[in-house]
Amino acid sequence: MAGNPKPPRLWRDVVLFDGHDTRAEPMAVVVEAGHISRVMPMTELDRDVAAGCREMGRGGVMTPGLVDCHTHLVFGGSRADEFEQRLEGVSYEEIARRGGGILSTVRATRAASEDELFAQARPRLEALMAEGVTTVEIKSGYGLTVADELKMLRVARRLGESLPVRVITTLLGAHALPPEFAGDSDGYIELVCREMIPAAAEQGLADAVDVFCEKIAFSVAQCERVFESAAAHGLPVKAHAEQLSNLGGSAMAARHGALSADHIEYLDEAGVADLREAGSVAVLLPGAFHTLRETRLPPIEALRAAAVPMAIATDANPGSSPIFNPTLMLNFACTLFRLTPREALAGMTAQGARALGLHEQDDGGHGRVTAGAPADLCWWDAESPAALAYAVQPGRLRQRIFNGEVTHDTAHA
Ligand code: DI6
Ligand code: FE
Repeated sequence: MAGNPKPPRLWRDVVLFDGHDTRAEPMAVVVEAGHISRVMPMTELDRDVAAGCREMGRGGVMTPGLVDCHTHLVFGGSRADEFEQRLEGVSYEEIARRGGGILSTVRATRAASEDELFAQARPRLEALMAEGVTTVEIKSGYGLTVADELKMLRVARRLGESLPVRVITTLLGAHALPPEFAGDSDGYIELVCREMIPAAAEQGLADAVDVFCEKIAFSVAQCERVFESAAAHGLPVKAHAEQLSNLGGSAMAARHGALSADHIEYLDEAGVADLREAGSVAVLLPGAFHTLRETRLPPIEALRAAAVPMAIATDANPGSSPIFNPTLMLNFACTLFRLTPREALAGMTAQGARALGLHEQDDGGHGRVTAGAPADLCWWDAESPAALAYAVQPGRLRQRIFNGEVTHDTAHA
C-alpha cells in the first residue's frame, strides 16, 4: 500500500545558478518524487501551484549539488609527517629513499582492512558533503595488486551505499609502479590489463578506468594498452595527463574517446584541438597546482577559445592535494587559474557531471537545475553565485538536497 505521496517541495525567490548560468530573474524550483519537476521565474509561479507545495525556503542562492569528478578519497595512513619533514628541510629524494611518498600510502592501504579504509574515508567524504557535494568520483590506485585495488573499489561503493551521495568509482591500477614490479613496468601493465580490469568489470566495481601518464608513472604506449583493455570490457576511460610534462597523453586519450583529460598544465594547442575533437572534458585541479607550488598554468585561454568544457575538482589525495573542500576549489580556480566564477561553478556542476559521463544517462540533467533532472541541489546563504567562489567561507550551505531529500539543514536547525 502506497502511503500519501509527499507534497511537492518549493524553494522560491532564489537566485538560481542552473549549472551553466545565473538566471536573470528570481526563480522558483519545485521538487517531486526525487526529481526536479518545475523551474520557473517567480512571475510565473501561480498561487495554486504554490499553495499545493510545501515551502522549503525563500531567497538565497540555489545551485545544482556539487559534482567532484576527480578524487582519491579512499587511502590508508597519512602523509602529514612527510609534509612536516619537507618543511624542516628533508629533501624529496631522501623521503622517497626512506620509503615515503606515494608508496607509503600504498603500504598503509594494503595493510588496512576494508572496514578501516571505510572508517578513514567516511569523514573525508562527509567533509565534501557538508560543503555541497552530491556526486563524487572515487579512484583506486593505492592498492596496486588485484586484491587491493578491488578492496579499494568495494570501499568506494560501500561509501555510496551508506551515505546520501552518488559515488562513481574509477579503477586507477596504472597509478604507480608497485615495488614488486621494479624494473618491469610492462609486466605490471600486463597485470592491469589481463587481471585487474577484467575482475573489476566482472564484479561491477568500476564505472571507468584511469591512468597516470607521466615520466614518473606510465608511458603513452602503456596507457594505451590499458585503454584497449578497458574498451574490451565496456568501460569508459580518462587520464591524468600533461601534469608535469607534455608526453601527448591527452592526445592519446582523445583518440580513445576519453571522458576527460585531467591536470593538463602542460597541454599544448594541438592537444586542446584533440580534446575538442573528441568531446573530452578538461578537468582542472587547482588543489594539486597549489600544493605542488606549480607555476605552469593550464592553457585556459585556448580551452576557452576552443569551447572545450572545463571541469574543476578537488583531486583530494594524501600527497598532491590533501584538500577536502570543494568550495575552496571554486576560489582556487578563479584566483590561481583565472576562471570566472561562472566557469568555476559550471566546472563543479554541469561540466563535472559531463566528465563522469552522467550527461548521457537516461534521466539526464545531472549537475543542472532543469525539469526532469534528479533533485540534487544546494541552497546557500550567499548574495550571488559568484560570492561562493569569491569568499572562502565554509558553512554557507543552508540545505543540501539529495535525490529530493533534504540531508543537511541549517536553515531549520
Ligand atoms: N597525480 C598526482 O598528483 C598524484 N597522483 C596522481 O595521479 C599524487 C598522488 C600521491 O602523491 O599520493
Ligand atoms: Fe588525481
